[in-house]
Amino acid sequence: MSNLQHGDDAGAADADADESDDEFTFDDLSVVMGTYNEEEAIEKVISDVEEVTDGKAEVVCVDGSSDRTPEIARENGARVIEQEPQGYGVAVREAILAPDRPIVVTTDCDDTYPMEQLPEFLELINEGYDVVSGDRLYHGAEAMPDFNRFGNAAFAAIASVLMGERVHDTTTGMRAYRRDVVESIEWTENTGLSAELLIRPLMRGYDVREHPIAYRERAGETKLDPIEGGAAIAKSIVKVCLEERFD
Ligand SMILES: Nc1nc2c(ncn2[C@@H]2O[C@H](COP(=O)(O)OP(=O)(O)O)[C@@H](O)[C@H]2O)c(=O)[nH]1
Ligand SMILES: [Mg+2]
Repeated sequence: MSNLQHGDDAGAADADADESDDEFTFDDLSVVMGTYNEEEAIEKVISDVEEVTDGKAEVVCVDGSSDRTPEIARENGARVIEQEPQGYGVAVREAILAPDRPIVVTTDCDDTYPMEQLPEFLELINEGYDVVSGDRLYHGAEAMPDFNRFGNAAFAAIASVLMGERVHDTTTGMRAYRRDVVESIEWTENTGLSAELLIRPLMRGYDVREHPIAYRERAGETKLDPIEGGAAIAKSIVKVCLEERFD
């Protein structure tokens, strides 16, 4: 039986639901992101997190900007770690490993991801899932450029075949992880980090759940070249799936 659950399945019954009183709250959660010249979005993203979590979640930005993004982030209460820009995965890996809170949620700093769904992610972690992955394609992702939508559907199809397990959105930026899962896995990919962060836990038998999310139009310019980035992601998916299967 598959260890992947999707949002429209009955779901939680198969996860090792933790019935104890020590449920995680927003005090146990860090929202982390790479930020690279995201002046247009940073304030909104941080204030959404603050509003939704009542100021309880910690926000961590690993920043490589040459604009005012890091100052705005600090002014809005985020912890900022400075890093030379070296790509998405290098930033996000550092961001994920920075906090010591038990639950880490990744997002992009571009206002595309619905921070208002953070309570749902926390609830699913409390139901026993190790990884909760936002599925943008479930609702159609109309705000996504056509080329990216097609590419993301193709990546999910390739990963599903190679894993022998249906996944729907491998490159989403919004996920919640239990800290022990991220600490037990050595990540290798950069542009393909998001796919790697889904594939390795899934193929190692962790309880992974895809959860439908809304997806908004991006504020500011994308930092990822669709052709070059897309090729890197496809390569990462094949490499990581084969490594998990045969190593
Ligand atoms: N620190 C840092 N952040 C980056 C880098 N590349 C991308 N990011 C951030 O990673 C997130 C994802 O990039 P984005 O442009 O939204 O990619 P897209 O969602 O595929 O269009 C955004 O918050 C970017 O600012 C980088 O080299 N360094
Ligand atoms: Mg983005």
